[in-house]
Amino acid sequence: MSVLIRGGTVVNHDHSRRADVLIDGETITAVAPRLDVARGAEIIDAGGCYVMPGGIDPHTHMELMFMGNVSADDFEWGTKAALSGGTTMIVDFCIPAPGASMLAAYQDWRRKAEKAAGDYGFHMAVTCWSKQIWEEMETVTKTYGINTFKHFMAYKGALMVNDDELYNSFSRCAQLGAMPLVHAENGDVVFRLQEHLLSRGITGPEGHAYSRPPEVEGEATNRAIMIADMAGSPLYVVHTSCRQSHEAIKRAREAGKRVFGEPLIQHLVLDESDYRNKDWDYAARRVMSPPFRPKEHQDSLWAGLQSGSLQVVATDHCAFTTEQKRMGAKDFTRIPNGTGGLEDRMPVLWSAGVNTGRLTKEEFVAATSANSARILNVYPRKGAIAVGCDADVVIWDPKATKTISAKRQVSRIDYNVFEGFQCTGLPVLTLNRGRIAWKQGDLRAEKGDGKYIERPPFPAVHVANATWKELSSPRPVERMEVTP
Ligand code: URQ
Ligand code: ZN
Ligand code: ZN
Repeated sequence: MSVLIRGGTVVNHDHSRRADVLIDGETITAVAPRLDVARGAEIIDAGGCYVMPGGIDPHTHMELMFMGNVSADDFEWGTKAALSGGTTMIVDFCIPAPGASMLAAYQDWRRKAEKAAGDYGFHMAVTCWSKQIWEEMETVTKTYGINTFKHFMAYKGALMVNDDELYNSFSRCAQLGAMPLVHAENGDVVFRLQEHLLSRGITGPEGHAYSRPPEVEGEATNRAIMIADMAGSPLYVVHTSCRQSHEAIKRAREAGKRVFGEPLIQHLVLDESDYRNKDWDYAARRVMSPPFRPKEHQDSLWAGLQSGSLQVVATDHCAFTTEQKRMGAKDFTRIPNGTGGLEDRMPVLWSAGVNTGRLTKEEFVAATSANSARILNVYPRKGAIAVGCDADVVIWDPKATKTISAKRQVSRIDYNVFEGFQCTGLPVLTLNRGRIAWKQGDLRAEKGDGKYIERPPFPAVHVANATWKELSSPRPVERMEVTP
């Protein structure tokens, strides 16, 4: 079936122009002014609208078992929420329990994702180090189309890995042409601060923010950057939420290191005053790691998007219901960490970024789509409006308005952290590989319509043939005689 999108302005990350877009099946076949109508083509009038690449959210957690709860949005409703907000692809984290096989975890996640209504890919988490993991990373990269490995430097006793494991895994990534990702918070210090606060009777959601100050993120980001540099691998820092972390990334990039940063839409517009709300539920609903920050940190993140030292805007969509949040009613360390944002990311970024003059519409496309596609090695199949690209298109009406409300959301949870946010500029139609998935409030995407998107490995940055033996056999640590 062919579709002709007529009369709009095509916006890519590097240029915009008045042009029609012809789609044949799943692919864009022509982009030019005044295209002829193909016989039987469905005509979509995009007059007064921008025609942009479908959004890519590089950081989500669908149906994730975490802190004793399963996040409420699964691959069906998470991707439906995404499509209603202009996002046509998500990249979720496949997280094997420490000691478990990555290959088995991958099969679990493929099974969970079969019901996706929109396209998706995976990152793989490294939650321990062993010869098995060293070997499986090659299969995951070369056979499963996953070219990114996530490392948690926090969540002590659960997902956290130490510096030795980081160095070994980063080195393996460099060898395989894969890129390491880090959740950069110093989990040891967080653990101590949690203990300290609880011992002083601070059990409420505000304790969560106090136990994770920006310094724990700045320190871990800097450490991960140095370890990646020594291992010879690039690095991607997820949910970059504060000035300290951004500045570490900026320093590294100025020194020519391949380091990327990913602020979340939540940290760009929401702040830590929410944790002091007298309504426990209101505050607990906003508990995520890293926590919302003091307002002044937002300026650093926006400056990073404007200057290019930060590249993509994600959501870390990991939505728990109020009921699930109440698990931590007596102890903030038991509040399941995570917030939602999949359907709000693009409308909120347009209103807070483009309408305020902070971002151009091309920079909006870069941050919500093109840069993720380029960094994750699926560009220009994804992330562009050009001949040969997958026909993932969002038609954006800059005049359309709405007030965000949980009552009208597609997400399955019972609240929305952007409740009451005024949006001007909204997706009016979303196509995923040529199929209309969302039109003027009407969700047409169906369970299972989504496709798994493989991401090929990068050219290995260095083929240091570090064998398992070298990367595993701990050289006896000689006790150096420290002469007093
Ligand atoms: O840390 C993450 O990215 C996951 C576990 C989601 N939760 C969160 O609070 N960010
Ligand atoms: Zn994280
Ligand atoms: Zn996450």
